[in-house]
Amino acid sequence: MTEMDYFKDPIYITRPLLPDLEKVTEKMKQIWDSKWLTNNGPLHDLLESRLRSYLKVEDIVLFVNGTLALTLGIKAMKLTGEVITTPFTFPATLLSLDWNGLSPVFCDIENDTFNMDANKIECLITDKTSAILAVHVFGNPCCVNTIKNIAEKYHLKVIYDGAHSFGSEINGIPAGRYGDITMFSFHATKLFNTVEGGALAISDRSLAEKLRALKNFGFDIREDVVSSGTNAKLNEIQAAVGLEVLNIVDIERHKRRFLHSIYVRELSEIKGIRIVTSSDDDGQSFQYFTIEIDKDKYGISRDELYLEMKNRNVHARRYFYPLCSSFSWYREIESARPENLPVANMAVNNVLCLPYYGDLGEETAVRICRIIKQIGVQGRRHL
Ligand code: T4K
Repeated sequence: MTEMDYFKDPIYITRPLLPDLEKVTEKMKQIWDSKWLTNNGPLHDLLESRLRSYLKVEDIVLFVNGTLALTLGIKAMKLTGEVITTPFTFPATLLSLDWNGLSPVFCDIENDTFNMDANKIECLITDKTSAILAVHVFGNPCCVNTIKNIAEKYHLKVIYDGAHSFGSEINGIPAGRYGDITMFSFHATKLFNTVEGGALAISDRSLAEKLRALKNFGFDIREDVVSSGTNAKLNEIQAAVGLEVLNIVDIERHKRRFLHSIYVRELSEIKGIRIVTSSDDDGQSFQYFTIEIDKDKYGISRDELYLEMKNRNVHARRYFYPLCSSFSWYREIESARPENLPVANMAVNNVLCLPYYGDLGEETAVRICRIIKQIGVQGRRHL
């Protein structure tokens, strides 16, 4: 291995987007002076209104993290029975159903975007189905119009897990305007972060009011407890970080868009590598840069590539491996059987997310691609 093939310092899948510490410190001083730390303080409210405009949504409610946002969003909708969803996601998507006593019904995925295959939803609908919970995986948009038509036909609610879709648009319409609710995650590893945090974009104002109560122990504006709420409030320190991150998020998107073009340029020629994340500027959140490896053409498997990269100190990630349907908590469900999810069970072994964040820089991205190319060439020699 030469010096060019190995990184001295680890290269991670991402690094948090961090604003200028002095600017954050100024905001901290403001918080210290006011002694107002949480419970829907002024910075929380300001972030809420700035995000409403940024994401161009009717209403938005902030939460302490994306998982609780989704869990409470589903609770507010009073769903029952079964919810059709995807196995190719982070467990948080599924856990939000468990916490509401709902049964997931797994639907297979598309082999290009890895989103739920909208053409396979209808045959899973029973008289117990109350909703569809779809994920815009890696920021690639779901077939929102097909999902809408099915939901209208069978009177189902539609929930989007848009954890990866901050700031993206679908057919020129902001992602948060589709479905009954859309969740965004503001975790440290996301394009936009509040350290930990999340939000729901909602078009129905009365649902938004229910959610404001649910995240605050069930209190309504008259301080009556009107629902079995919990504590899921985003605090002032999170909001302060979020306000500063929001000021620089467009610059970060711009840097990632550039890195996207570098990756596409360098990887397109490599046999057996398919680029998964679309390059549609408006539709793309630039959250992840994902590739699919065809072992027969590339020379070695995704797992071998992952380990070879790790040996060179490049820490790509195998999101979302293993499939949620194969976790012990879910695998006994009928719809979780591998024969019901052939595409998902194949894709999960071939997908790799590459390091992707603004400060990665062109030179590092090019070196990563050359390493991927070299590993493939060596793999093919041993075939
Ligand atoms: N739905 C979907 C589809 C999701 O992907 C997620 C979360 C959710 C729902 C739930 O939203 P939240 O409740 O989280 O808001 C990460 C994140 O923790 C998780 O938010 C995310 N999806 C998931 C896909 O990825 P890990 O276990 O991969 O994170 P971790 O700690 O290994 O971090 C990845 C890399 O990032 C590290 O190797 C280095 C870097 N890093 C990480 C942290 C936390 C830093 O440089 N600094 C940091 O502070 O789960």
